[in-house]
Amino acid sequence: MAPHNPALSESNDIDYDVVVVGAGMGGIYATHTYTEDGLSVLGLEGAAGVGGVWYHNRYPGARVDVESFYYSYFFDKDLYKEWKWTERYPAQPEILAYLDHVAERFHVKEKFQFNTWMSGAQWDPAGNRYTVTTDKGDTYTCRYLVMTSGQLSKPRKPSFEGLDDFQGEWVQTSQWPDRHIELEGKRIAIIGTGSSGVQAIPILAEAASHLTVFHRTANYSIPANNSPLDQAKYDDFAGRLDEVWEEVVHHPGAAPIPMPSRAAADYTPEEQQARLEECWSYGGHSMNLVFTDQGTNKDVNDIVSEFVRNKIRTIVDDPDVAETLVPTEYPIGSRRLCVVTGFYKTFIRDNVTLVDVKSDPIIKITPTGIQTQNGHIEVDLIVFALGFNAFTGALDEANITNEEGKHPSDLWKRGPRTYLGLMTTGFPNLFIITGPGSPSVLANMIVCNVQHVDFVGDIISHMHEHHYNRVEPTLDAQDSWTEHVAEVASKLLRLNVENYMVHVNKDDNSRVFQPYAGGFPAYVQRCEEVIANDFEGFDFK
Ligand code: N01
Repeated sequence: MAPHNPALSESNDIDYDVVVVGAGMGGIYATHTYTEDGLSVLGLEGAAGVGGVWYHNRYPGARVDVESFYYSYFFDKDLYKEWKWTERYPAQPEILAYLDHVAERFHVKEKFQFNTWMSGAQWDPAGNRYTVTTDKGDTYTCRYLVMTSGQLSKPRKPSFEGLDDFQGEWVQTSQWPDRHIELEGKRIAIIGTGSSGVQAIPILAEAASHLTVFHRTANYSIPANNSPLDQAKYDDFAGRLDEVWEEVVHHPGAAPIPMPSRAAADYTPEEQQARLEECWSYGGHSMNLVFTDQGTNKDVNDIVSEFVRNKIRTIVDDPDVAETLVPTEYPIGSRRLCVVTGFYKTFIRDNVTLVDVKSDPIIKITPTGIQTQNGHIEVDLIVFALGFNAFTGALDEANITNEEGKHPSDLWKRGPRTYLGLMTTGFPNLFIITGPGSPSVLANMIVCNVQHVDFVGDIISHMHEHHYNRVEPTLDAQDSWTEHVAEVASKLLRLNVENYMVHVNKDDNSRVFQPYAGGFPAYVQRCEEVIANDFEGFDFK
């Protein structure tokens, strides 16, 4: 348990330089990078293998909505060249295989303890280190605690009355078991129609004798238009990876899809329709990028929203079902777009029923099914697709305490406060990868993870160079970044819509947008300026 490189570590009274928590995309890269940097690294992972969200979200239909050309690590040219994606938007098993391959290839797995949850970490100011405990009863000390535990990894648990007495089987999309779940011929219910639910629904419908979909808020679901991978394009990318990486980091979402160049008013109505059709055909998040002003101008947003509503009306033949599925409660793009394959068509099937829980609420789960206000539905299997305690859920569960025994969330009662989404004042040497205040879920997560891990690596190198023991952001830097994050989000229509990206203070209804909405390039530029200005905003001791 001695440090891998005592010369770098300088301190012999710690077990590891770095403890990395979570073996998802961020944890794999962090473990590889910091090991390469000569640091000793211990990884802790609650699951039996690597993959993070792609380990747990193995529900039928799960697939990424970022094109595989960009949903890849770029740090190793041979890795990029050799890996063969099969689809434009790969499915969960393929992504998990990819992450497993990367972890294997770069000897990351041997650094991790699997089936091991971190149960707490306490900052020790005298030793400038964290004491990390696990559910196995082990204790480790480390200089740096790197949380790659994700922003969408702590599932919202079902809390329906009667669930304990249900005699059938129930599962969560976000914790789909690593075993065969029999779907064929079953009477299945699914509750939740966010990004996860809408992906699972078409597959469940194909297998079930009957599928009942319980939905609460209609979402905008845009066809992915998935296709086999364009191998020639991939090979071209692999041959000029540095150039492609530049394109990636200069795109607001860190995944180059065509950007709008003009406001809606710059087009005639006919040209607007042509542009809408063009984005619909491209598919996925392109529907957020039809006009430059659709995220800030409600009238323009209405044009895009109405276009999608009409598409739904043409696909779903039953007008009552169609109107239930038509999103009316919020402007398009003010919640994350759902990206789907065959979702609306599923409601043409005669083995599928839609229940709107706003007009027919779920009263309880019974031993044999679901009791709603209007009736009882007998089911064999219930699938919960209820989403996550986003941004703070995994961090809270990790039970990290500072010198005063406080958790980060104790100081974030009115919304997260961070510097660059990476660190929070009062918690020295704690790095939150893709945390609130960084682009995080608004950009391509694999790229965000890599950028953050590299930035943290730069901070650690700077510390070793100057023999510093601890770092945390100054309160001023944290306050001004938090204000900047709020300022950038202030004009967004999505700030005023109920969704997991917004923290709402119940007493005065004030709203805090959690990710940084200024775009990935602006964020990267700020990080580069911080480094160029001798790590301004960080207080080193
Ligand atoms: O979670 P969600 P998700 N009774 O929070 C409903 C990423 N992701 O797991 O909208 C009834 O979006 C809730 O209803 P409402 C992506 O970032 C990516 O689907 O709150 N219903 C909603 O319908 C995404 O944004 C990919 O009214 C209840 C659903 O549950 C994020 O993960 C794939 C309820 C939760 O939707 C989260 O997506 C999957 C209740 N008591 C996920 N409680 C891709 O890359 C909640 N709901 C494609």
